[in-house]
Amino acid sequence: MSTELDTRPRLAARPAALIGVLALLAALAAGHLVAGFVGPNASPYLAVGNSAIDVTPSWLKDFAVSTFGTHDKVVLLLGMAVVLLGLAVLAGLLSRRSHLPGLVLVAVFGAVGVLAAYDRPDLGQIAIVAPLASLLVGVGVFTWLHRLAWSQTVSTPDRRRFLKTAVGVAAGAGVAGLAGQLIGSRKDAEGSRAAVGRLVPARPAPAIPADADFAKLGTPPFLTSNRDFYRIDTALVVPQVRAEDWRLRIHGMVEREVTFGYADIRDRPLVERSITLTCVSNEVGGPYISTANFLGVELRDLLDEAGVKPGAEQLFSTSADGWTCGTPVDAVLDPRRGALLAIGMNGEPLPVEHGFPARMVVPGLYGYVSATKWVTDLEVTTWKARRAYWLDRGWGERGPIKTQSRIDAPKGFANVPAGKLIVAGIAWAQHTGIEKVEVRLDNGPWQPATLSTVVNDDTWRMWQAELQVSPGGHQVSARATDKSGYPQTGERVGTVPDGATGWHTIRFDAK
Ligand SMILES: Nc1nc2c(c(=O)[nH]1)N[C@H]1C(S)=C(S)[C@@H](COP(=O)(O)O)O[C@H]1N2
Ligand SMILES: [Mo]
Repeated sequence: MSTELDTRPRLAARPAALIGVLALLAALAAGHLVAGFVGPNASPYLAVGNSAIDVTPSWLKDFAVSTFGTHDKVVLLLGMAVVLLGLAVLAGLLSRRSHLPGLVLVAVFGAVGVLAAYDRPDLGQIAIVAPLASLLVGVGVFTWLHRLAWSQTVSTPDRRRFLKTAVGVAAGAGVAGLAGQLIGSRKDAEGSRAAVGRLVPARPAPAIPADADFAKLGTPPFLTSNRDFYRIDTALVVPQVRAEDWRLRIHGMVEREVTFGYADIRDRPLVERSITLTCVSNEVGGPYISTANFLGVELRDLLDEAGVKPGAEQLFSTSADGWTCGTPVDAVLDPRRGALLAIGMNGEPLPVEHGFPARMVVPGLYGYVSATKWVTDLEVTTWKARRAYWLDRGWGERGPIKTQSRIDAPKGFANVPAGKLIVAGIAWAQHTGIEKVEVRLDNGPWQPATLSTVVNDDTWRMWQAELQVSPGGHQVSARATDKSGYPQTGERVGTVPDGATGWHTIRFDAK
């Protein structure tokens, strides 16, 4: 390093770091503002987050889901904020003599944002103007504040003027960011959903009998409210698709390509079915299972109108945000399975986070191979020709739901009175049906549980059993047998590649 450089005055550390942070805030806010016009996911912060989700190795994703559950995305966004702030401080500190090192870092940030937005399958070409705005504003603000701070270091030190400017930049960033948020949500799907009005089933689902659940004993209610329904997807910002803009295109190995709009679907006679959805990432005893009355049209009818050609194997579906899914064509065309293109859920239009305007629901298959939300494209094809999102990330091609059961009461490690104890839970083997459930206390004999009234074979079934427990520590396990005669295996396997198995076992203390 030359001596000339070394003798140049340096900025104090604190204003130098502040410059980095302010340039970051201004850049992100500018990007967010522009994204308000070209699509919320173009906001560089979100674009980078979404890309991070797509490139995250499966083991890390599985770890995130099992550690943070459905908060995994909040953790990701917070983690990114910490890393970005750290890098911004670093950019500032590296630039105490010359603004060049920091400028290079700022430019690299910007480039990453541009690449991330460019890479998003759900964003048009125009979307990169959002990270480009970030890049320009980041570079501009960094240079400008640096010059200001530096001129004051060499001439009359005027900390107040610098601080005033700093506050001004921060406030401007806040306003721009907020404006972006408001403008972006103006084009929201929520308004469009509210305008849909009441969807009336031509064939309503049979009423759920009162004794279809044992909620009083601790099982979930038979139907899960839309609010409580589990949610799993790769979207950081829920795709905003308005019913009036939505199209579903069916193409590929078909006699004729067809496209449907929202009115084309809602004006058909709608059928309502009670169906239990399950995620392949559900651990033994896990929460990713819920039941709803889904309302829609037979997916089979839509495919018949297109005319599926012989040799077709896979229905390859794509969502508005570019997520893809492969479903066996056989399953979708099987009239007894009753796969739906659903537009309603529990008497309302589909909630935005559950796929508004339309999603697929195929009883008996895990969500990752069957339940595409915000679905816009159906390509009839072969397994070889197309590979869906999760296939390249270690998950199996086919995902039939495995026969399983879960204990809901008592909770693990609960303290219960000795004597009579009611154990209750759920069991599921969608599209096969539950035949019986048994419970076992402390490796004793399996004892039959009482099942709730059956609703249909595509839903979960609740069970309860009465045990006598002596004072002390105990454990209880449950196992289900489905209507094919298959008893749930006790062999413990993890969720990857095609669903966890093993008996749910909990420990508790009796006093
Ligand atoms: N567009 C889209 N659809 C998707 C997913 C996704 O990531 N993106 N995840 C699937 C998975 S893994 C599951 S388990 C179900 C969950 O549906 P829910 O969020 O309505 O419960 O949606 C499926 N459909
Ligand atoms: Mo899933």
